[in-house]
Amino acid sequence: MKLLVTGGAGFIGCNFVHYMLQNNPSTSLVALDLLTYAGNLSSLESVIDHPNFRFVKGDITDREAIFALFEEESFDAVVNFAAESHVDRSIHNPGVFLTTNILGTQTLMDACRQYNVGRFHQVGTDEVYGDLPLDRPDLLFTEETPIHTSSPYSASKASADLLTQAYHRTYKLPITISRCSNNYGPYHFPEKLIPLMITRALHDQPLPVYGNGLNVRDWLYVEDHCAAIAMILEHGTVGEVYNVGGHNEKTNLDVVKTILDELGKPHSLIEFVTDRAGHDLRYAIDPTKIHNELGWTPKTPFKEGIQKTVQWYLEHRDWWQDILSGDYRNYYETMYGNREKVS
Ligand code: NAD
Ligand code: TDX
Repeated sequence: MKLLVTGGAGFIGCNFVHYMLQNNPSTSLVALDLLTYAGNLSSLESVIDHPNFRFVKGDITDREAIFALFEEESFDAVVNFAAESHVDRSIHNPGVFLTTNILGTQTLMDACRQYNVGRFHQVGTDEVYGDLPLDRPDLLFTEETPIHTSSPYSASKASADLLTQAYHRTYKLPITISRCSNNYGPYHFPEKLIPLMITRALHDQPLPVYGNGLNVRDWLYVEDHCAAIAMILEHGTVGEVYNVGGHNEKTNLDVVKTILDELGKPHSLIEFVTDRAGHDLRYAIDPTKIHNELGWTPKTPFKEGIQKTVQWYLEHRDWWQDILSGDYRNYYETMYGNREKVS
């Protein structure tokens, strides 16, 4: 089995690479990543010389390069993690979200059609369903919940999902889609809530909580998401959407307080700031389908997951301090600058 993992130097993509190399020794992986500000090759340092792994720097919107890679590698399946992923950035600069998230997905699917790839898996998000009210805990997102987006980011992800379903219906492309709730864990870029709060608290800096901090997210430890995608690849039904989440709803304020408590830092570091424009109130996934059909269930309770995550950031200060200083952007040169091209 040969897999293309796009966005493999990003948060979830690199965790997926590590997960697959540990748990599926017969799978070989090519990670393709443009190394935008969110891509960090040092997250793949421990596997860069693994015999079943190859890293390729490239852009999913570059049709010529993508088709050449598919010609060279004969992939059995593609898992598309590559995306612009930060809601706040999409509010300031929507254009690149549309290009990467929609046109990049199209380019990959065109290559899958051309080279008869056996599966295209689109990594989607629960944000495509919009938000739920705070006072109706009985309501959850199912796969039948209508698409109803709030931000340019979620609109671009919803567009990509719709295009993926259209390629299945029109061209019979063998696709699957997962829609996951908020992930957390190692290698999470420190612009997102949990790693931002951990790294700022460690510097005793104020922690910016949007609005009143009562917005709710449904948190899933990243390894559980990787396991779900691996299961969908192996046993999922072609053409289907699977929601992934672990019934783990928390207000942002609760998450931030938990982090401060884990680090032994005072709650007085919390600073309420202007709310995000169009801020979704609550996300909550109903994972009944993936549980009943594929037997997936999350393994990591939030308390354990957040402790592991805080510990990881304490033990990997170089990883995030290089990001804060910008040094991580030299990493490609360091790792690849003096390597010869083999083919
Ligand atoms: P991330 O921003 O950490 O990683 C994205 C990666 O894609 C980066 O390494 C970046 O360099 C790469 N990339 C961007 N543009 C590219 C391009 N044109 N060509 C090739 N590579 C490109 O994001 P993440 O949090 O790891 O999310 C991965 C996927 O999972 C995204 O599709 C996101 O929408 C989805 N998702 C994320 C979450 C979450 O909580 N983080 C939840 C559900 C779904
Ligand atoms: O500084 C902050 N203060 C704050 O209160 C930041 C960065 C965020 N927040 C709030 C906004 C959200 O309610 O915390 C919550 C989580 O914010 P993010 O980490 O930016 O995640 P979110 O907007 O929920 O989107 C994430 O989950 C779904 C990922 O970034 C997406 O890629 C994924 O699709």
